[in-house]
Parts: sequence; structure tokens; C-alpha cells
Amino acid sequence: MKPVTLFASSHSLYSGRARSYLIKAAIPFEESFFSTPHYMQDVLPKAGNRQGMPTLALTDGTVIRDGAAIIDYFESESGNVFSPASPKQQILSRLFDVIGAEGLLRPAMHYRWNFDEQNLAFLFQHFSALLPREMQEYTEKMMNSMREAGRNFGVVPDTFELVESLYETALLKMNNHFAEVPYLLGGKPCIGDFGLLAPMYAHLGRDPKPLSLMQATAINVFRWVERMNRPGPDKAEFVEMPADYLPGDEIPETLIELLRHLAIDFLPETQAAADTINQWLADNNVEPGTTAERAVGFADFEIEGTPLRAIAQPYRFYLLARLQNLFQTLSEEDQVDVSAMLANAGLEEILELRLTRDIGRQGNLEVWL
Ligand SMILES: N[C@@H](CCC(=O)N[C@@H](CS)C(=O)NCC(=O)O)C(=O)O
Repeated sequence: MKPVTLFASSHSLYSGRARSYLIKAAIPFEESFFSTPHYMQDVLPKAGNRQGMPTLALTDGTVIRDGAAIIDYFESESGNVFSPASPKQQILSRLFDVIGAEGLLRPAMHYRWNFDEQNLAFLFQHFSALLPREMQEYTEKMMNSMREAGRNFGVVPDTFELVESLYETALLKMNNHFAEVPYLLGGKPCIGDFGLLAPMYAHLGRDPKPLSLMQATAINVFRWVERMNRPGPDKAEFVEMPADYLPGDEIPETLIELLRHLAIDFLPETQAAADTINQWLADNNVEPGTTAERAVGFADFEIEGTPLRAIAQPYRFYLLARLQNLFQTLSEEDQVDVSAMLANAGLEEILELRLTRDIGRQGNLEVWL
């Protein structure tokens, strides 16, 4: 079978999510960079002219930009092999997708950009490799713009201590979970595993500083990161466990404990971002079909007494709405069960945190409907 092409890079957060999916789904692929003439001439125009990784080209030339859209495409082709069908599991799968892809950007950026002694040479090599030879002088500029992105996500000296303490506890709780099961929901990865891998691979499981922290303090998380990048179940430690989701819609207690901890950060930021974006929507006349930009202003919130300011990102709500819409399709009885599970994890409000306008996709871009 001719391989599809994934425009990606080893050190890109969102590339890790799509790559892992292709590996686990056994879809033949080859990787390419977005600085090639082929990407610029043939792929970018079909990607809504938005340059970004991951972008994927099918063998017939069709282009899919955005990691969630890439996964959606192959899920619908395959009959949703990585989407659990039972109520609680399917909601948690979607929840981990949004928390992973959007809710752990602060630790990812902190451990990448604030430990120059350990990380800088490694990062320089990777960023320089993204640029064609004649543009090498822009390497540092590109790196500085990513450093700036970290500050925009709320990683500034006053928040370093909080970001580290939240992440260290998250690692511990993930480690407890992956001591019990090889993937979030049992013997097989779900959509949520791919989302969670986004920050946990390219940044937190690969850059020298956070990789050493993970290897020293969270061996089971390290193994999960490795496992997510290998074909097949790769779960010799759990040889007795079927390569499937836990039976009976079971949710391990270790997962609820992890969510309870992740909620400390995810909930206040989501509440504040919803307020900022909804205010922006009220103040601006946004025509249907307008591209939903990455950020619309800043959200101010507080975690454990520390004030934070982070860009308010509509995309978080694009992913969250998928969970909320899924919830609406459940029977009343299942909704009661799912709400109780979310309440137990301190995340029941997540069902209500909506924007006043929906976001959809047109021409490979997220747009306001
Ligand atoms: N929502 C997109 C985000 C993709 C994204 O922001 N990718 C980063 C790399 S991890 C990127 O390409 N940044 C460079 C740029 O935006 O020019 C997805 O989930 O795929």
C-alpha cells in the first residue's frame, strides 16, 4: 500500500498525537517537513493556507490539516476502532483528548524553554533542521517566538513553582494509573490516549530536562509514551489483559484520581477562557465562516492562590463541544451516570462551559458558524 505523507517533526507537540494514531492504526506513512517545496506549492494551498504540523496528504493528493481532523478521517474510515462505545469510557476518551491537546501546554512549554542548560543545544538542532539551508539565520528567531508562546500560555517566573508542582503531581498520578493498565481505558489506546500523548511525547517525554524527570520519577508513564509510539499493543507487562477496553464500562479509580488533579488547572482556565471568548463574540460582529484564530484575548484566573494570564483559545471549546454533543446523544440514565462520574472527578461543570457560537470546519480551517 502506498504510504500517506505526514508533514510533521519529532519535536512538534501536535505531530506526536497524529503519528501515534497512524502507528497504532497500522496505516503506512512517511514523514516529511513543512519547509519542502512540495509542501509549499502543492500542500499548503489545500491546507487553507495555514502552515502547521501535523498536516497529512493522502495518496490521491487530498490534504487534511489539524491533528483532530486527521484522526477523525481515519476513525470514520475504519469504523471508529479507537473510540470506545460505552458511555463513561467514550466521554472520558474525549475529555482526555481536550485536556491532553489543550490543557497541558504550560508544563510542556515550561520544561522545554526554561531549562536552557539541559535543553538548548537539543532544541537548536531540531529547530534548525526545520529551516532550509539558506534560512538558518532565522533559527533563533523561530525559537524565540516559541518561547514567547510559552509566556502567552501563562508560563512566567511567578508561575514556575505552580506549574512544576502541578506537573510533578500529575506525573505521579499518571504513573499510578499506568502501573495498573497499559492505556487510559485498558488494553487498547483510545482517542484520549492520543490527545494526552501530545504534550507527553515531543516536549515532556523527549526534551532532555523533562525526559530525565519522567525516567527518574514516572517509569510507567515513560513506558506508556514508548508504547504509544510502537505498533501493536506493546503490553508484555499486562500479557493477561485483552487488547481491548475494560469490560462493563469500567473506569479505574486511578483515572478519576488523575482527573481530579488535572481539574485544578483545567477548570478555572476553561471558565475564564469561555468568559473572554464569549465577551469577544458579543463585542465583535463575527460573520459566519470567519476563521477562528488561535487566540482572542487573554483569560485571567487563579490556581491555588497564584494568578495566571493565558491566551483564550477557541480551539479548546471546539474539542470540548464534541464531548458535550456526545453527552447529549446518551440516554437519560447514562447521562446521570456520566454526570456522577464527572462530579466525582470535580469536572461536572465542563458539560456547561460552552461558547455562544459554534465552531466548525470549512476548507481545512476552523471557522465560526
Ligand atoms: N490544532 C492544531 C494545532 C497544530 C499546531 O499548532 N502545530 C504547531 C506545531 S506543534 C505548529 O505547526 N506551529 C507552527 C505554526 O503554527 O506555524 C492541531 O491539533 O493539529
